Amino acid sequence: MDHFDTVVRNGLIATACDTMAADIGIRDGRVVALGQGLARGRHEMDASGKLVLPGGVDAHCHLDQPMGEGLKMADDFLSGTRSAACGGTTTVIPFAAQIKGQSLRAAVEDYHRRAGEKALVDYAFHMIVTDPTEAVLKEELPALIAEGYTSFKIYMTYEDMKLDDRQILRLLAVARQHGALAMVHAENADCIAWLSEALEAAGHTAPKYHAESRPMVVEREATHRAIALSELVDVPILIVHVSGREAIDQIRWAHAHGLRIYAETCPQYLFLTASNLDEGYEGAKCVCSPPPRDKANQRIVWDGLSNGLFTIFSSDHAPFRFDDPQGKKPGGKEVAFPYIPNGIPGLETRLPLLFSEGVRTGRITLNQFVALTATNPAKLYGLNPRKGTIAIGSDADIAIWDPHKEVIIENHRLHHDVDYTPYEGMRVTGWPVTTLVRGERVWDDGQVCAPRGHGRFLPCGKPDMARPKVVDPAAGGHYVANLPDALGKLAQSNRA
Ligand code: DUC
Ligand code: ZN
Ligand code: ZN
Repeated sequence: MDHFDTVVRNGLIATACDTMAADIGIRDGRVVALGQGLARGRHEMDASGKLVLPGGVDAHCHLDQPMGEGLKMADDFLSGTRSAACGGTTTVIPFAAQIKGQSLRAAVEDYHRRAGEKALVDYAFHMIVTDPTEAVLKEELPALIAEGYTSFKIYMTYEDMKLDDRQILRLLAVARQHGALAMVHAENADCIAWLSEALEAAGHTAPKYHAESRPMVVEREATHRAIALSELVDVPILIVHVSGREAIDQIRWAHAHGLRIYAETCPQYLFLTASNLDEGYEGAKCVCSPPPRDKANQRIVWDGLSNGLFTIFSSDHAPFRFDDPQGKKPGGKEVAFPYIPNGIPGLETRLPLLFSEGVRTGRITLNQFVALTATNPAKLYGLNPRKGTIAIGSDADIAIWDPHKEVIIENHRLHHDVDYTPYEGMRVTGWPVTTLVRGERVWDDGQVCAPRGHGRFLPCGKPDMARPKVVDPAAGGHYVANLPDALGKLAQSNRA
């Protein structure tokens, strides 16, 4: 009998901290051996000249999320996860969004129905809380956190989703008490509404005014406020999709004051600018929030990736077709900027863009790349050590990269169901040629090979990174690392 189901041989493996020339032995979907000259497996994969990296964890993407009247996301769990796999991502975490008046449990159940037996890669859910009723705060949220939905997003913007400070404080207190991680979309809704009204009244309705309606001060103010609320409650938060200098300054200030504030950024803040919105109605293709800024801000975001300010790098894939009455042209019309659905696609291009422009240029190291795109998101959302790394006992979620493969990004080569990519025509070097999810090929040599339904739902653990500063007053007011607990978790995950 073969000792291994598969051996990935002769590659250069990189994790968040190490780089080594070694083979990987896989059995029952898990990594069971790392070494040189491993015995033959039933399947042999030669990775000579290739990089062997943990599959990406895209911890911020929107798939088949119910939208307002007449709008529809272009990607469901099938097309979205197909696109993810073809870009080297093996785990996605989209959002089960509560509609006001709906119970949180109903939102989660509805989202499970939408995921159905469709996904090609593994997936977990964040929740979006828009209606924090007493029942949600006292019963539903604690119960759902205990069941493995251990993160939720809070909006400080969008009229139909935004929460006020009191509601946010109450939610942060629940996160603290039950060990969940709150993600905050930090833009001041009232400032945006006031500016949008003035712009529209002056006849400034083109997509480019979307950026003018959401200047950096709007993001800076909300980021500052979110940090203050997190400090008050003593619970870490993640500021999602940080766009540039002013929000980064707030986060740096928080770090300098000992606050555990995590930060996420996305490809659109490295590769797009507000000028991409200034192309007539075509600019609607790049309408997202916060909006892309300018070249100087791009450089500051790059610095934040290299100097550790950012914890994770996600796509914020929010797919709407351009030429579609349910997409960027609601009702078939070119509408004023406040009515353009927000979001751009990016699941498949997230990793190649960062690899090409980050690792190959020396802005970040290969190990930082792995940390930002796989290991850190897995840790932040309670999925490690199962996901986000290559280690004994972890799932064999592996992306084999040809670091020299030159690709021109063109929408017809991508695998999402969106009719455009904002990165059309960009040249990148480096692309994953094979993606394995739990040891099975889902993308290989230009072909999608997994059956629909290969992806499994992942309940998330309570993330260690979400722990408050002050946990045990009896221990002098400091958190006491629970080592036996961590070891127990590892042993359990190796047994499962
Ligand atoms: N902004 C969000 O907050 N979510 C989806 C897309 C976007 O642009
Ligand atoms: Zn958001
Ligand atoms: Zn988003």
